[in-house]
Amino acid sequence: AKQTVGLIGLAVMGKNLALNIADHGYSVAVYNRSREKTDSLLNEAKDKNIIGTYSLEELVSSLEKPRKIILMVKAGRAVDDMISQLIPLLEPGDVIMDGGNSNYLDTIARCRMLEEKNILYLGTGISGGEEGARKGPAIMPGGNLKAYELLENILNDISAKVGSDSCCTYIGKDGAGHFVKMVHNGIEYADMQLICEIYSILKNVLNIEPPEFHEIFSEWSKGELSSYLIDITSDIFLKKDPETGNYLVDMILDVAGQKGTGKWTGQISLELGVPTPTITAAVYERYLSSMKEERVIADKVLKGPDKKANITVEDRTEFIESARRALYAGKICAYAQGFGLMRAASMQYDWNLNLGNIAKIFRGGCIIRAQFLNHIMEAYDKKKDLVNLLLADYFKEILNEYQDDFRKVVSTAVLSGIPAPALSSALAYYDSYRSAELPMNLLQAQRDYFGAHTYMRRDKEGIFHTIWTDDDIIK
Ligand code: NBP
Repeated sequence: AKQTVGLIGLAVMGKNLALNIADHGYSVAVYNRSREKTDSLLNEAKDKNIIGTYSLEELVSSLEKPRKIILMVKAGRAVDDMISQLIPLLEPGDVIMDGGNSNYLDTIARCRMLEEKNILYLGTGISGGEEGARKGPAIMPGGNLKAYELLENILNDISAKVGSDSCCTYIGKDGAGHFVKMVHNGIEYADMQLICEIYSILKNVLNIEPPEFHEIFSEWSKGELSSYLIDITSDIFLKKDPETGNYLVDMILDVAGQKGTGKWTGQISLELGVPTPTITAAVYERYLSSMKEERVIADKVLKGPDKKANITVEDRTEFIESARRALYAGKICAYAQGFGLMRAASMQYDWNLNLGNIAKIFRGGCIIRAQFLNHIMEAYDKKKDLVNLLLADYFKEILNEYQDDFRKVVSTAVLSGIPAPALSSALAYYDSYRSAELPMNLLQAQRDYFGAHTYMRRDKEGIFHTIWTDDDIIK
């Protein structure tokens, strides 16, 4: 008998996805460029409905028609290599799904190219890392709708579930799925950075140590902030380093890596003219973190404030609660930016994104899963064309209530010389967004002064230009 689905690329994600698919009763044929990964998976999965193949020809001929092939290779050239090697082996109506973190612009181009050959292409974002791939990720398929329909049952079965809801929904045509996955990762960058800044503020101002951080984050995970990221953060503070006996978190070098989806989110936000300052601040801070040597030198020559904020023992609990509120408010601003970016892209690319459904599938399997996403879902259910999440009833009320604490925590960081770029950018975003007046009157005057860029007036219609150096006119 032929196999239901083929899977190419057996590194962490591909291997676990193959096991997950097989667990749901589908037969899988697998292939990997180098044979060791195939052999080791087969060894591990002797009792599962997985067969190994050692050439693309063998893989393709082992599959039932229309063939359904999932690519889980490294994003970029490897995907193009695989597609071009598969094309001569496939027939019209066959499906290729790319489940890696491909750039959505590549996915748009691949969709178009394959459409001409009548091969159905699906660019699918898969979130949740190794554990998600194995036990149920959030799945964001975009591209050819018919391709989605052919894979729909499999994708729904292997995805994470929240209650009876599957964390998989068709996102939109061509690059929509990979776009949404990219923004998911951008939001993830911001969410993680906000948590780290709150940790840093509490650590520096209140001298909190890992065991107390464990207590604080465990407590927070029971409330509004309840989420996977808060849970793992709470766990992290318990882990001891077997070599030194110290808390492991204190032994880890403060230099952060990245793979590029956060950077893409920042780039496209500039491209589309949508402010995502908290996401980009998070990307920049990872860059800054990698300038460790420079930072160590600068630490010796550049001054900070003489003393840190002085929080008395009686005010300690209150400040920790303010930090919690600031974190939640900052998180709301970061998600508002990410969802704003998806809204703009949806219009730009004609994707007709259902932002409520997107929040819905983010609730399980993926790294940013959180209770809070229920409120985003409800906000879009209530008002499908909501312009900004900050204006939704629930978020508006929270922000109005928490904004004082938000300011208190950001200003404590600023006065104490503790960097909090994501948190302070979130507050600045909030304040800019709610400002009926911005100083762009002066900016327009400057632009008109040096570049004759013209300006509009408050009191009458039209476009104006002034000769700013002409004394008569100034008087
Ligand atoms: P990697 O991104 O590390 O890719 C390794 C796989 O790509 C191996 O199977 C490798 O084959 C294959 N490959 C490469 Br590299 N170049 C190839 C080529 N020219 N032709 C054919 N195969 C090639 O694997 P991963 O971490 O499992 O991730 C897979 C995808 O899923 C990526 O796009 C990643 O960004 C995405 N993703 C990863 C995670 C995660 O947590 N790791 C989460 C979500 C999404 P070889 O064995 O012969 O070298």
